[in-house]
Amino acid sequence: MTTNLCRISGTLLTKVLDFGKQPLGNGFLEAKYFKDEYFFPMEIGYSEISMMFQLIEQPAPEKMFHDHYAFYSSTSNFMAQHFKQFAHQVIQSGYLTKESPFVIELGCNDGIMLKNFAEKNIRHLGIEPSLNVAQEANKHGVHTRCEFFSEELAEIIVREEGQADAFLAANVMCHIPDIVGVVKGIKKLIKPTGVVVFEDPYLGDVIAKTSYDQIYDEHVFLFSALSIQYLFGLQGMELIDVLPQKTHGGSMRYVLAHQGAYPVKDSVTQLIAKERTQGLDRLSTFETFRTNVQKSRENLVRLLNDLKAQGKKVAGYGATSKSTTILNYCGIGPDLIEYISDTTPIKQGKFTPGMHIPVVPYETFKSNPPDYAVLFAWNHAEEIMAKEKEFMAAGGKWIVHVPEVKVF
Ligand code: DWN
Repeated sequence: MTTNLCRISGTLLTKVLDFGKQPLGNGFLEAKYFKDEYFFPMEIGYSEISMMFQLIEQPAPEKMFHDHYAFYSSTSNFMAQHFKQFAHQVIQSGYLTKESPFVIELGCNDGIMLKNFAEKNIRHLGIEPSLNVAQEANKHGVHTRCEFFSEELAEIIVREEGQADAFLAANVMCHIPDIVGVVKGIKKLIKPTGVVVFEDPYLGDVIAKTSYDQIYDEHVFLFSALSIQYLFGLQGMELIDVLPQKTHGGSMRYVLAHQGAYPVKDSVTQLIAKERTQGLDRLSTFETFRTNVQKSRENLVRLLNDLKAQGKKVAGYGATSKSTTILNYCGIGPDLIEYISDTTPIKQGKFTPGMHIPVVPYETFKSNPPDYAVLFAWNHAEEIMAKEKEFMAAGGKWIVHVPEVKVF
């Protein structure tokens, strides 16, 4: 859907970035589909009223989330650990009622977080629109409905299963264009003492690290505490706590409740003040960001061309959704990056969206290692460095583009 109006405030958006035509971030495809590949104009708009950073056009949800969605959350051990801790923190938070607590997760993917509630026999419900991953969740004992969330669905759930103590989401809310409808649904779905706890990549980190690869079709929004406070405030809800997370290169966990239900923690006041200092409330910040993004592109392309001129073999590590933005915005194809290794079976044997670099199994990286590996899964660097000691010991080098383009 294209809009020149802010999806939250309804006021006119100012265009702050233009990435040109982009394919679907997770649209890994076989060669026979190249000629029909879908592209959309990827531009970013910003509203100084809602302070929301958002895509101007987003492809229809059915194009992105379906029965062959390519991203399985459980591909990272670190993330499995992270969601276990997330679940435990919610259980120990004191927000769940003692009598028959009920927890809902939006976009539960393959059940990576909810299985921690299922294991403790806590009543739960996952809502997941992509059939293949929803089936995986059900297989693991996670009670999941395969549907898109809406205000109507919230009413049905309240009728059938009652109101929830906690409504959770991780890396989901920023994907939903009708976020106002979702917040209206959440308001009906949680008890008067209920809380919403969700986390997403954090705009403050994206700006500070020039991690512009967090911008792709699925991420219709990049949130800040300022924009979340505005969005939920419209429905009489309040931001009561914020907890920065290391995941996905810098995320923020937001805790919200009905207005006045709980005291607002100092963490909220402090983060809001920090965001104003960083300039997340004004347009000029995104003009500087645009210049930084352009510089990052120039540096990466120059480096890859130099390596090519030296006859070096370069591959990619992790066929992330994020890499789709980098590759297409920088015009990097198989002439500069021979292949991208990825452990996800559904991506292997296919080509990257738009630039058509072959995606190969991890075994290829092991048996045919490059001189340089572009770490597209830079957000998993800790986990990857721990397991790639052999590559580095043999002289293999990494290339990263965040927070600046460098070789190490
Ligand atoms: O919001 C979203 C986030 C949470 O996940 C989605 N819209 C889609 C997805 O984004 P992404 O694809 O950028 O996520 P990741 O977690 O950075 O993807 C990592 C990729 O790298 C996966 O395809 C798995 C792969 N991988 C690998 O090949 N070897 C990952 C690790 C840790 C590894 O060791």
